[in-house]
Amino acid sequence: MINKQTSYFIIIIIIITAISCLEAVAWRTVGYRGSHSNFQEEVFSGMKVQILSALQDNYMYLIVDEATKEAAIVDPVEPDKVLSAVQKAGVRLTSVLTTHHHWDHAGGNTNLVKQAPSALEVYGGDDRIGALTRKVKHGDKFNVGQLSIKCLATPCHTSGHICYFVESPGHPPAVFTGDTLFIAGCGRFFEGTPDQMYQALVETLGHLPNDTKVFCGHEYTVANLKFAQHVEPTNEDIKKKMAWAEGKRAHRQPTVPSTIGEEKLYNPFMRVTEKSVQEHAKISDPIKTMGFIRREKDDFRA
Ligand code: GBP
Ligand code: ZN
Repeated sequence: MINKQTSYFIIIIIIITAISCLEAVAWRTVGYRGSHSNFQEEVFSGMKVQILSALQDNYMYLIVDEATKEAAIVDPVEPDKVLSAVQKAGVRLTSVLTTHHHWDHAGGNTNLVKQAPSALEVYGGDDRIGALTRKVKHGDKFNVGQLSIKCLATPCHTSGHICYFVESPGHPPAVFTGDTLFIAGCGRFFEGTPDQMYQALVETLGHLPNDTKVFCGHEYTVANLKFAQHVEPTNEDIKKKMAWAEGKRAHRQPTVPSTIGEEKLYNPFMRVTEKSVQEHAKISDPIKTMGFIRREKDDFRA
């Protein structure tokens, strides 16, 4: 007969085994402190995305194809940080994916190319990007190892802005949105119109699969959610995301990634076709609503 103590022991072992199995199938997170937030590693089985914090609130992303150990870096504004992450990960950096020409995204390209151990292909959609070797346009595709990457033109924040959609068969895709789509917000319209941002957010990014992971260019989530709450005070998804995001930021952890499906629930700029957002703007046209809420956000102080 098994005594009471032995059966408690067996139950504890079963619980520990079940938890470690669940962890194995879930995403793995490895964290250590960076400057404005923790470094983190998001692992899909074919694609690994390492989040690297930069400057005040920028993010750079090291994308690794697990099968070949080939890697790409998104917006490497701090080349030294990138090169040490590359070395530590034991990967072969071949590509730079530049979202747009602003210095806090493209400003590290030239030095990275100079310092990298082997030649780099530098992708981007704007001639103002340093060290550019492959000018891309909407729909262009290329590979990094076995990862397929599709370029999505999203002009408005800047006229040459590109988002990169990355697929690895059998796994959730990822999109690197620079300063076009932020978690719960969008970029300022420096070189474009409300119609262009509507095309970018609702038609282009909004039509990606809902499980697409969103990796954006800045950590602005809490400020964006304050504005979202002002636009839709009774939206429960905004309240939930705010509680979650404040918890993350209290520990200096990043709020990326989200998903396209989540953004459609709380991001006012992706919700300009919703009655609640249009009623806030007192406008029934989604593009005019986009223009109205962007102007309002430009001057918004929480
Ligand atoms: C905040 O801290 O929350 N509201 C921001 C303030 C992108 S960086 C900073 C800000 O305006 N950030 C820009 C933006 O689009 N924010 C969205 C928003 O406020 O809703 N940048 O560094 C900006 O693109 C830059 C660099 C701009 C070069 C122009 C040139 Br030229
Ligand atoms: Zn920018």
